[in-house]
Parts: sequence; structure tokens; C-alpha cells
Amino acid sequence: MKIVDAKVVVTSPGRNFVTLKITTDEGLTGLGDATLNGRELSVASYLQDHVIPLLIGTDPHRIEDTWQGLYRGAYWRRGPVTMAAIAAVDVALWDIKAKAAGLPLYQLLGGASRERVGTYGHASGTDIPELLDSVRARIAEGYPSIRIQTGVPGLKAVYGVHSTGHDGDAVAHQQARPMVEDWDTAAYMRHIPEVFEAVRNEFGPELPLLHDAHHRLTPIQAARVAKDLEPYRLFWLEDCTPAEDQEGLRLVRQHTTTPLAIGEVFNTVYDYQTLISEKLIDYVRSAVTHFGGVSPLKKLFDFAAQHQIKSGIHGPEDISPVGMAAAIHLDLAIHNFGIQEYSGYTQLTEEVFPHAYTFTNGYLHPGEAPGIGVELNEDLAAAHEYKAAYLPVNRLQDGTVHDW
Ligand code: KDG
Ligand code: MG
Repeated sequence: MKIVDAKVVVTSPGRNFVTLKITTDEGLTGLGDATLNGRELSVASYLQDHVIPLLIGTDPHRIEDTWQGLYRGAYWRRGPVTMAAIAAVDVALWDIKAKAAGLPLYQLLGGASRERVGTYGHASGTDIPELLDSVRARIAEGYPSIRIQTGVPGLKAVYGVHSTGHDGDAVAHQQARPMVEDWDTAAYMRHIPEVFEAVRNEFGPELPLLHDAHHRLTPIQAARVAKDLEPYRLFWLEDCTPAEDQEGLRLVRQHTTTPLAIGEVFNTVYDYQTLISEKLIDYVRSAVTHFGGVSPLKKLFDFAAQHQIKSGIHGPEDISPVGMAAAIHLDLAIHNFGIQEYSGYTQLTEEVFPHAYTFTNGYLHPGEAPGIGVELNEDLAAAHEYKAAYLPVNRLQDGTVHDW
């Protein structure tokens, strides 16, 4: 079999998605997600200008060799643009291989290790009463576990407050320049234990709760927050410190038994070397889409498993249904699955990317369609053109740019 065509489709059914479609001489096609929120066109160009010309004429079955050729052959390694582009190729080739075998992808990854994939959904509110309503709504939708985020008294706009899983913030970000959010670490640190106290009082001790600090704390601040939240028995505290400082997590770990998750902005296993080998975290958060695809993520999970660390694949609305499907196949297959983040998509996005995977009462299943089980409605995709959109920038009260 040979690759005879490959193209990049950029579409915006409410938010921007970048999809690679590879076609073979036997008529099989494969899809890969290359969406990098706020930097979509750079990945599209990387694929279009530098990767697709190298793919034409090659054997789609040689996934590992193609991956290594793109990673090592470029000489310039790692980084989100490069790794999102390689991820799209990797997933599209796995899609083709699984279709050629007539099997759903999870069967090529070792088969099912479980019947269904547990998820967490997002609840948020500008204040605690609004958050409690949002938690109630997620429970009613069947989510077994819930991430909680709130506004902080005195701050105008805080990360995650409008991310309730129904893409509430996507259109707001469709601007030529990033929105500005504000931040005050001391105010957040005073407020967050009250939030957990209120949620535990209302919903009891059993509901698994997660929280995302979105890289905004120093190691000693993160240690304080993680310690203060211990009575509320979190499922995990996510991204408590800036992700690039692996040693910072050592200090946090020394002070707390709150489980820690990190890695949504990581691109390779090298970002995790210290974290995993020293058991400084409990969950790895990388997405198929930003980590170079199914091939390296499977290797990461196997490395993590040796240290009793589990998966928690990043699954926000800015991973397309193609990237989500690839994640669900991995979730079903690996032994050290932890949890899958899942927010769902707008109706229009579901129509652009019809898929075999299902979400039923808070649990996902990849379905039994050969390949990853996602199609691309190219006519509908073409009718919704790319719109510039940026993630926000975060500033302290005096105007200083802070981690977002
Ligand atoms: O594009 C950025 C989002 O994917 C990210 O902010 C979402 O932190 C996030 C999460 O945990 O889903
Ligand atoms: Mg996060």
C-alpha cells in the first residue's frame, strides 16, 4: 500500500479544528487531529509545507518508521507545533492500519482492558451557588467525577469559570487579540478551601472531585493549597505549578498526600523523566494530539505504569473528535487507565465529525467501527471557515503578565 494523497482541513464549527486526511492507493483513508488552540495555522503550514511532501509514495503501514523519520529527520525536535503535526500523521496511519485489518484501533493496542471508560466533566460558577448548580447539572448528565472551578472574590475573569463543557467560552475568544483575565494568588488561596467545603457539604464525601490550578502557583504555594485541600480528598489537583519546572513538583510532593496530575502542555516523554522516575505525580495528562500521537503516548503510559502512575488524557473541547476518539481507544486498551476528561461538543461539531464512539451516562466507548471510527464531513467543514481566536492572557492586579 502507498500514500497517494494527504490534505489539511481547517474548519471552525464554533471553534477551530485542524484535521489531516491521508489517502492510500487502495482507497483507504485515515484522519488525524492537529489542533493547537490559538496557533492552528502554524501546524497546518508545518503539515502542508513540510510533512505532506515527504509522505507521498510511502508505505502507510510503517508507522514507527514514519514517526521516527519525522521526529529525528527534522533535526529540530519537540515543541507543540512539531508534535501536533507528527501526532496527526501517527493517528491517521493507525486509522488506516486498523481499517486495513478490519478492526477498531483498540484491538491493535492489545484489546479491551475494561468494558467502558470513566470520565470527568467540568462544573464551574462565578460564585459558589452558581458552582453548586453546575455540579448538579453534571451529576444529572451522568458524570461520575467532576472538576470544579470558580471565580475568586475581587477578580473579574478567572480560568475555567465558563468552561462548563458546552463550549461557552469558544466564541468569546474569537477576537484578533487575546482577552485579558486577572489573577491574585493570595485571594485564590484563601477562597479555594471554602469552595471545596461547600461542595463536600452539599454533595457528600463520595463524589470524586478534581481541580485545575492551571500552572499559577509557585511550588511552595502549591504545597500550601494541596495541604489545605487534603480534608476534601481530591481525585487530583492538576497543573499546580508551571509545567516546565519538573523539580518544583518534588517540593510539592514532600508536603502533601493530595494526588497530583500534570502534562497537558507536555510534548514528549522527556518532559516527564524526573516526574515519573521519582514518582512525583499520580496522573499523566498528555493528549494524543499534542504528544506525537498514539505511538508515543502508549510508550509513556507503559513507562508510567512501572511507577504506578495512571493516565488522565487531556480532553478539552479544543481536542477535536478525531483526537478524542484516538484517546478513547487508548483508554480502553491500556491497563493503567485512570480517567478521561470529556466535555462533549456542539451539535455542529458532531455533524462535521460523525463518530462511532459513544458517551452514555458518563462513560465512553470507542465503538466497533474499523479504524478510529471518525469521519470528516468535508462539505460541512468547508462551510465553516477558520476564525482567528486566542487563549486569554493572565495579568496580576498591577498588570504583570502571569502564568495562564
Ligand atoms: O487550549 C487550552 C485548554 O485546552 C486548556 O486550558 C484546558 O486546562 C485545560 C483542561 O484541563 O482541560
Ligand atoms: Mg488543565
